Parts: sequence; structure tokens; C-alpha cells
Amino acid sequence: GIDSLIDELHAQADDPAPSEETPEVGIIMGSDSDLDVMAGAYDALRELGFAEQTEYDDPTEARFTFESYVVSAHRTPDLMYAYGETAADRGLDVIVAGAGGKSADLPNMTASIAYPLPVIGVPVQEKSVDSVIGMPTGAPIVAVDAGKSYNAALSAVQILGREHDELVDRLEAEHAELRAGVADVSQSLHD
Ligand code: RP5
Repeated sequence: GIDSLIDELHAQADDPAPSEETPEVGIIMGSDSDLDVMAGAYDALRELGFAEQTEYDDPTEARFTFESYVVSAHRTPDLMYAYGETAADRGLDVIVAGAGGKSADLPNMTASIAYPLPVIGVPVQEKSVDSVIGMPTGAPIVAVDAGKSYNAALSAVQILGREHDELVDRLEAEHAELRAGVADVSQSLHD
């Protein structure tokens, strides 16, 4: 249940695993109804060679991993607090947080609780944008446009790239493919 998950998060923060066994990226979302939109974040991470941590019995097999949880700011504020409060100590480097509706508070609250760990907010719908990005001075959040969870994950990997040259190489390779794709489309206009 929620209480045992909260206990588990605190236990991991108090006695963290070696960094090669902990996920770099945490994906959280307010409801499983956000999954369709948040799937873009999983896609981006997988394309860049990340694996979901739960897929591994031996977590050191995957060089880079992510974890994901449903955490509701309104239904489980205690879990949101525990997740944000323990994130850095548990070994996360960056959080991608999505929420929908007009009270899309999970990204902005998590950003404040986990500060100074970076949180990239994903408004699941257009009507969620103001709630995600409307933060007071001194309480920052980085956010993408509505639905752009793919870009949120790319930004998370850009942040990780400052510490891992390998990820910069992967981002550059992905970008080179995009460039080539534009050239192909452009050429096809003249075929
Ligand atoms: C938000 O409320 C969630 O992020 C979700 O987008 C929305 C509705 O949730 P459900 O009622 O579909 O679970 O906090």
C-alpha cells in the first residue's frame, strides 16, 4: 500500500544503494489516466538506451535506468512529499513529473519539495499548463508544453549529459537522425 511505499522510499534514502544500481530519472504522474501522454517520456528514454529499473534483477546490467510511479498530489499528498523529499538521497538526478486537469499540482509541488533537484513538468493537457508553470519567484520549475513528455525526457537526459559524455553522444546521434530526416523530406518535395 501507500504507507509501505512511503516507508520504502525513506529506507532507500537512509541507506542508498550504490549509484550504479539506482535510477537516474524518476517519472511520476498524477494518475494512470496520464499514461497515454506520459508514454512519450518512456519512449525517449528507451530510444536513448535507458531501461526501466524493474526490468533488471541485476540493476548494474543497465548503464542508465529510470523508475516510474503514480503519485497524486491530491489523493496521496503524503506520498508526493516522501517522493520529493527522498529523491536526491535515493540517487535520482532529475524528475519528470506530469499531471493533468486544472489542478495539475504534482510537478510544481514536487519541484518545491525536491529543490534543488531539477524537476521537468509536463502539463498533460492544455488546461494544465498554467498550474504546472505558475511558480513564485525563487521556486523554479522547468516545463514543456502540453503533452510534450518526449521533450521533457530529452531535457532530463541533457541535464544528465553534463555528467555523462556517453549520453551527450547519444543525444547528438539522435539529433543527426532528425537532421537527416528533414533533408530526406525536403528532397522528396523535389522528386
Ligand atoms: C490529475 O487529475 C491527474 O494528473 C490526472 O491528469 C487528472 C485526472 O485523474 P483521474 O481522475 O483520471 O485519475 O491530478
